[in-house]
Amino acid sequence: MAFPKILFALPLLAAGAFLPAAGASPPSPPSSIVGMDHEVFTINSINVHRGDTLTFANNSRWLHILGPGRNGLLGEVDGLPMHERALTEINDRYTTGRWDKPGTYYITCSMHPEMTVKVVVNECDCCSHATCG
Ligand SMILES: [Cu+2]
Repeated sequence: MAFPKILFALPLLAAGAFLPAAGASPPSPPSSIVGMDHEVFTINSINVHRGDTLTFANNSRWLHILGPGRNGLLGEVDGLPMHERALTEINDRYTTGRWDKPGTYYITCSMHPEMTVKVVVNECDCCSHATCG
C-alpha cells in the first residue's frame, strides 16, 4: 500500500518546531547579519544602504517563519525583496534580494509574534556603493 511521504515529514517538522534540542546553541552570527535566537531577533533594527541585500541567520535550534509584517502577522509588501521563508537549524540562512526602495520596513516571524525587526533602507549619497559608510 502506498504511504504518502508527507506523513513521514510532518512529525519531523513538528519535532523541530516544538521540541527544544539538546546541546549547545549554534554560534552567533556576525553583526552585519540579523540573527535569531529562540523567540527573538538578536537586534531590534538594522540600517542597510539602497542596493544592499540583507542576510538572516537562525542561530537557534528552533523553526522561524520570516516575512514582511509585524507582531507575527505576515503580509506581502509591494517592492520588498523578501518573501515568506522558513529557517530551521539546518536550513539556517536566507539572503534577501536587493533593497532598492529607501524607507522603513518590518520583518516578523509567524511562529513567534514577539519577533519583529525594523529594516531602514537609506539612500547611498556618496561616491560609490562600495565606499558607502
Ligand atoms: Cu521565530
